[in-house]
Amino acid sequence: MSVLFYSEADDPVPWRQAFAAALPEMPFQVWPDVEDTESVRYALVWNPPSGLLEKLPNLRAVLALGAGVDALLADPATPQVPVLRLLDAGLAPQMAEYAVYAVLHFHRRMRDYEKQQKQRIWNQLAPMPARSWSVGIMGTGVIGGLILEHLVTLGYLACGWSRSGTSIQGVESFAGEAELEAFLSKCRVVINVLPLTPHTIGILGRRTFNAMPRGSYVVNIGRGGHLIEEELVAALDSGQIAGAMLDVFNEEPLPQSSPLWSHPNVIVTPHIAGVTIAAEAEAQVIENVKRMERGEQPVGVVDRAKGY
Ligand code: NDP
Ligand code: OXD
Repeated sequence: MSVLFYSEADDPVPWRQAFAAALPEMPFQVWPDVEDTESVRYALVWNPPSGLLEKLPNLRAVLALGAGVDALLADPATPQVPVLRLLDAGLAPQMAEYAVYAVLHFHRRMRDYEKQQKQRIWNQLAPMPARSWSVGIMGTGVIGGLILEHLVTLGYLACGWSRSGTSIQGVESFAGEAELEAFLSKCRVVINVLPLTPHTIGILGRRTFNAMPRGSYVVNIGRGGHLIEEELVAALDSGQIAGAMLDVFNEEPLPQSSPLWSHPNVIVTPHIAGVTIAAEAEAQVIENVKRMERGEQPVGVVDRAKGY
């Protein structure tokens, strides 16, 4: 039995070392240097090419090197074995830092001060207390939940929107499609950290922007497929949305021709809000493999029907 590693984004070396130390009896093969596909029981992967996993006849589980598994689930060639995703594993604190930075950036009017600085203008803009800013998180799971905790600590009016309306201390919770507009109407900033599923694709579009108060802000750290980019540009140009901070895009890398690169009210980052760090994630992955070898239930098993 062996583990197969495939990722264009992650260094296999620390993973190989971690597996060698914790599971020395389990060979660690890195694609494309695979001697024996029949021995592979576990595939540790990020965005494998379609069809690669089909070549593993004895595969028992696919372990994603990230939290979002939309690409794996969307690929009809992904075998019908359990798909496991990372539960936090070092991602949630990074995502929370990014989200808090975005909120502070907009709330403390850093964009305006940057513009003023370029013109050597010394002008104090009116302060706005955090408690007058309502920040809404779309997706209150492992990552959204931590973001909300940080926002509550900083004194923001925090709102959460999810399927089930999970209740979180200090947070006004909204559930499902029926409460989406009520949620959006409150939000000075909306931060999307939903998984990409057939129900959430394109959720950041004209309808959403129009339901938010005029002059609000959008932060997308979920997936590019959540955002209808041309509808965001139109909302920015009309002033309905005052600014956006975007980490994920329909096409990555963001094409040179995208108007988002040079839009004065958009901040673009290259999908770095939460990056998998082997030292943070290896314990969870290895414990999952050990559990499966003992016939126990691993953590982070994706519900294929829900899509996350
Ligand atoms: P979780 O599964 O823990 O949380 C998902 C949340 O989304 C839950 O609150 C869930 O509701 C809610 N949700 C799902 N579908 C719907 C829907 N149709 N309507 C309303 N709410 C919905 O995921 P994580 O927090 O671990 O990760 C979230 C996403 O973050 C990942 O899927 C990935 O796309 C993205 N991500 C991006 C990174 C980056 O670098 N930009 C890094 C890591 C993750 P309920 O609680 O009711 O189930
Ligand atoms: C993830 C990501 O889902 O990095 O983990 O986007």
